[in-house]
Amino acid sequence: MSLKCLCVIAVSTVLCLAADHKEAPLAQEAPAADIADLYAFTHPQDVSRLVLAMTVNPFSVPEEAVGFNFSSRVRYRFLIDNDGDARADHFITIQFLPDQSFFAVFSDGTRIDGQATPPSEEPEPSHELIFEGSNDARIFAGPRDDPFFFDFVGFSRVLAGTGSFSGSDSFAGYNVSAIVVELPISVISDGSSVLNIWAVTELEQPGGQLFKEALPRWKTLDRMGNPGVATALIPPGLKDFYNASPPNRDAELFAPSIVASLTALGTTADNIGVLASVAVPDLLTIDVSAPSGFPNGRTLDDDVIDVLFHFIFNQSGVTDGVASNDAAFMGEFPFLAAPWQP
Ligand SMILES: [Ca+2]
Ligand SMILES: [Ca+2]
Ligand SMILES: [Ca+2]
Ligand SMILES: [Ca+2]
Repeated sequence: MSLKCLCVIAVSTVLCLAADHKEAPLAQEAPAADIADLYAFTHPQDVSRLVLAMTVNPFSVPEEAVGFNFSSRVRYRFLIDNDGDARADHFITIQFLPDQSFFAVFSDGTRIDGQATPPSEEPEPSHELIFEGSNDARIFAGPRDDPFFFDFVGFSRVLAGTGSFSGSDSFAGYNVSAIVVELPISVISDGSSVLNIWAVTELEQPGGQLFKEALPRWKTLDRMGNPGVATALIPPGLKDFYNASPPNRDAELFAPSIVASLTALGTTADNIGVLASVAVPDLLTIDVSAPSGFPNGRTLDDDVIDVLFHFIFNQSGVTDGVASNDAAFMGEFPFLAAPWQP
């Protein structure tokens, strides 16, 4: 398909595409609770271990280190379904205090206390603070380079009919705040090699602690399974509702909207079927007995935009021209590249 063709199709709908950066009104108002990306991959040197990463605070500029803080009113959670019902069987919950100390609680009862790595010790990034638990899990929290890459500006140009992709990464040079956990797969698996993973940020409700009989203490503000689902396939008016909804209701509540969005983009029924099998319910599924790589989990290197384009635009070879991140990833924990410095 030519870019002109893509343009004609795409402008007929409201297509916005990032991973999950600033995708919904409530998320835009609360950057520290705005999940930008979720990753899940087996450890490159030890397939008995899984690496989970979520990023928040999208588009943090290196000069504004105050923007890197995690919120003390939000709890950050990795949720894991192990029996295929899209309901969590295991969790990792991380909460921060205003001084950026944190505690992480695992569904096996393990607790790890730690401290977020500060942005910088001029002129170099701070050395990573890594904390380990009795269950052999390790955790890092702090600023990193945003591992997501995409020519979003070029895509906007294509949609507007004013130009094309330039192959320039619109996310280059920006930082995010990352939470990275590495742990034995056995901690979050009941035996199945298939894990269905999603991340949520939950906002503490005023009065929720005092009146917990009447009010839930925590309310989901953002969630993410697969890249691009909330940004590209959920209509604008439903994005906050989508983020607040549990994935086990995705088929009932959102499958019709997702199919309609793809139909409007000109995606054929076969390709809609492929995308819907990944996006409904919106869980990042990984079979840890097979190599990691989107859509079997998601590694930092995966060019998820081109994978999505491949199916959305009917396997016609559309690419944004950006094939890798602007910084080299690390070969060891916490894997994400060091944050950009002022
Ligand atoms: Ca988000
Ligand atoms: Ca389950
Ligand atoms: Ca980057
Ligand atoms: Ca690409």
